Amino acid sequence: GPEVLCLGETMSLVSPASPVPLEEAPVFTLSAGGAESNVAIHLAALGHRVGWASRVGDDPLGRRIVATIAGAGVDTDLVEVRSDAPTGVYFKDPTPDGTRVHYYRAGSAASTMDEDFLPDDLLDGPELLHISGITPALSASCDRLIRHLLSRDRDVRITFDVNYRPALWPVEQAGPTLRELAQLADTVFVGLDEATALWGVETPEDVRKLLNRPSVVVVKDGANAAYALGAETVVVPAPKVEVVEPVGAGDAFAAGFISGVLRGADVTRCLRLGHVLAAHSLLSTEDHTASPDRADLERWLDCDETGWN
Ligand code: KDG
Repeated sequence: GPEVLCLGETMSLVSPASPVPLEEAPVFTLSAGGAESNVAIHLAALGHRVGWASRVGDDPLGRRIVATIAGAGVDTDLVEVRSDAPTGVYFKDPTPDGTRVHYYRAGSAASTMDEDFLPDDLLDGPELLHISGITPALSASCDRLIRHLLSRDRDVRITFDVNYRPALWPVEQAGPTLRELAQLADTVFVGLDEATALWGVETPEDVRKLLNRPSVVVVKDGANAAYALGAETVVVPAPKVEVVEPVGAGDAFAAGFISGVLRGADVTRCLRLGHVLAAHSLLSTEDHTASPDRADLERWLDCDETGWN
């Protein structure tokens, strides 16, 4: 079986072929977009045995998503094809003020997942389970699923990416819910701007005070640095890159960090791996196609932090 399992919704992603607003773009590409499956695809590219668990509709878009993700080397045995609900869709809108997303996902097949979605023995097979704060926003049953995963007695280590999506729920609801869920995870990923929006905190140390239970809280301060706050605090500055498109960079970061954890790397190297994967993703308009090859990885990882800027 897989060493990592990533669980969450993946939608069909329609994006303008060139960065032109949705209202005017003449040509589009259709791909698969989902935070947790993006992480899975990166992990597969890095040589890990990884599975993705979710539900898709029994429709061409659902079959296309499963084929795409399986084609990237991810195990899709735990994906259920459902005839009672459709596959979700979302659009990327590259506006002059940044990329917006438009969701068509209410009532999707993935939103029907509930606490019985996967039996406990399947959940404890892998070493690590990766989930995110998108799932509890999808439906009441998805919220129960995430609570079940995080609160049961378990052997598996859980990484939780806060992934606050303002289009899915109001901050009054997301703030307390995401804090409560993050507190139950072993490793948490959160952007500093995201933490400010959700909880009004301004520094990585203040995030750690709010999330004091996980063994590690990884706070990403955008183009500046990433912090791993555990028994001690480790900071690694971010490499400078020309950002083409930011969507998917957080998933890439999580995958790099998780890859380091699975290989037993120290925290500094885990953060560097996160930065390298995120930097590659920032250079691409695809959510997940830009995994660096091994030579790139080695080149980036071998320079010392001052050499990154
Ligand atoms: O992290 C990128 C995701 O935002 C994107 O792939 C879509 O999963 C998605 C979501 O719910 O926003």
